[in-house]
Amino acid sequence: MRTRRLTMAQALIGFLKSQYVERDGRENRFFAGAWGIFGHGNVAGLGQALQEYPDFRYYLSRNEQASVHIATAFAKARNRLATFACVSSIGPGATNMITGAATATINRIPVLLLPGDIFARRNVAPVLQQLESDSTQDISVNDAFKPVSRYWDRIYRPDQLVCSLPEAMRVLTSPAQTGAVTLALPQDVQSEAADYPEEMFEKRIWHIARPQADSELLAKAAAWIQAAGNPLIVAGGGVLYSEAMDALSQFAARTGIPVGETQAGKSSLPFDHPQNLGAIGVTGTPGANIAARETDLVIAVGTRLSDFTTASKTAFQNPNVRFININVAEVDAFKHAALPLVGDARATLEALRRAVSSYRVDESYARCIVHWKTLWEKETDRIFGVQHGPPISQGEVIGAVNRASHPEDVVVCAAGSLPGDLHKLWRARMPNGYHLEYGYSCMGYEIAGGLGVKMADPDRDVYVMVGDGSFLLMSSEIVTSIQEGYKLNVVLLDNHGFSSIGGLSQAVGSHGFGTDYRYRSETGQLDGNYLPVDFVKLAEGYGAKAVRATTRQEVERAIADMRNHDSTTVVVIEVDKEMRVPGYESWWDVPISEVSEFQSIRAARAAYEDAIKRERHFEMAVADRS
Ligand SMILES: Cc1ncc(C[n+]2csc(CCOP(=O)(O)OP(=O)(O)O)c2C)c(N)n1
Ligand SMILES: [Mg+2]
Repeated sequence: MRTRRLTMAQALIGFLKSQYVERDGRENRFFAGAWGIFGHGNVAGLGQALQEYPDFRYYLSRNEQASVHIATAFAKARNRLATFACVSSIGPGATNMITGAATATINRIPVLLLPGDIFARRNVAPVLQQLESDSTQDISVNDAFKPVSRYWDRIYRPDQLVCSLPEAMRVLTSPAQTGAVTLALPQDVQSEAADYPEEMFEKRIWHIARPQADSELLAKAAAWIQAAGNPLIVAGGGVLYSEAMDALSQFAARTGIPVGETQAGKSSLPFDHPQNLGAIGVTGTPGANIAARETDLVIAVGTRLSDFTTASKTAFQNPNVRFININVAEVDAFKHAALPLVGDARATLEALRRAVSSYRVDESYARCIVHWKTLWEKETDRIFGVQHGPPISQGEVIGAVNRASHPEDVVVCAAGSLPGDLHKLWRARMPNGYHLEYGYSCMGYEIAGGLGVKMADPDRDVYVMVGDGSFLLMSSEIVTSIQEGYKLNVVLLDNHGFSSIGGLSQAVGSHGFGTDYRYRSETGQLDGNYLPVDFVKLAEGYGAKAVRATTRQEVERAIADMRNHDSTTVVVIEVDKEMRVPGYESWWDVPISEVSEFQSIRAARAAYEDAIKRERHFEMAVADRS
């Protein structure tokens, strides 16, 4: 056997740079490089290996959590066909990646995490940053990655890599299994040498399959569709990851079945596609939510059916409603006691279209769809056209960004009140033009994620829309965007705290308690004046261009002007926290205190007890579904 003598870390990088994926005859390198921050737990091992392979580019981030968000956003924008590795030292550098790992895994996005770990040799323990246990020596902080990783291993011996890496790749490239993969790398083992087989460093291509759904179930699904009165498609992120946009468009156009899009699924169809009812669920449009309430057949494509999509299981009220779930992951295909079409979204939609070629929704339903779409465009125009303030309304700012952006551009967001407003209002014109991390809704994803999206396709301009809360939580990757020359357009909406959770707090009877950025006053509460945070100075301090815009005219001018700058630009806009975009025909389960001294909470609880009665249990309803 021909072998190459390398350190474990060198062999690892040598392997990663030789991995490719292929789907539909298109092939690309799977890893675009590595993000990270060095410390004593990896600088001499993995750090040295990265130095040895300059063609596997090393990117320095400001925060290990951000490294993972950058990688996740990049992978999501590339429809999971490429990603980065993320390296860290041991201890805090490693645990900083746990939030990123959870974000990736919950969203089903591949990222490879390579945290340093404590000495396998153990004789020098406890080392700096080691978590000690008096019941085992086989534990470190990296064990905390287990629940948030789809595959987890610790490399105690250099030769173990040969068995571990193919497993890591199998999971990362599996459409059904993918998520964060963690290989914990003890500090001493990273630098130990072994004789690795030459084959390990040869180009290896991982085929991304398009599994077909079971033919018997497919025939049954076709019969269900043919018998349906007012079916509805729910398009999730799987439509984009599978690149099933055309298949969905044709299926919907041919049958006339309308489509509601989840946060991850938005931009599967252009907003003006005749069957696209827009956002569905808690943050949905009235048309999509009325259609959901009444439908007798839901065709859920590539969606996890989260509470935001199902309105906490209140969205589908037709007593006879049944579900066909098209999903590459069994766990999703079987939800709601659905007829499970376990398979690739594109392959399955194409097969279904052939099987129901004669089906067409009836005239009255078709007219409803046209009517709902017309009403919704009017409502969007109304919200975009409100002349409020200053401070102006968030809806107006979204309108201004939407108008200034080009069809191929991408809006990026994750947490706060913006995701709900964007879900409803953003007019997506091209696939992946709408990039929301709303599986974990992780504050701090926005700017790091924007950088990942920009790197995935530098030809598309990226608009990061971010609240002041998220910005204060993590905005330091602005520095990294400048380091790497990837320009971001950051639109920062300052409402002095949490409009989202503040509004929720009001809705649950708690008057916004603890959700404003204010001084602590003589009352002992956070109810003084607003804190004087200067976001323009903060952004300038990072090295970005920054301007403040206050009136509607200034906002429009500043946003239009962002395109003319060639490096990261931040427009800071004060918005009115109380001027919210309403919700439409939906509900979200946020449990309210059963007992309280506050009358407002007792009233909210009474309304809650009423609303919760609409929650349905689909899990057991199988008898009459065949
Ligand atoms: C890391 C993290 N911490 C807490 C939350 C809960 N949370 C959701 S939205 C929000 C407030 C966000 O504030 P901001 O970014 O200013 O947006 P706004 O609500 O004002 O639109 C909080 C605290 C979260 N989603 N992520
Ligand atoms: Mg805010």
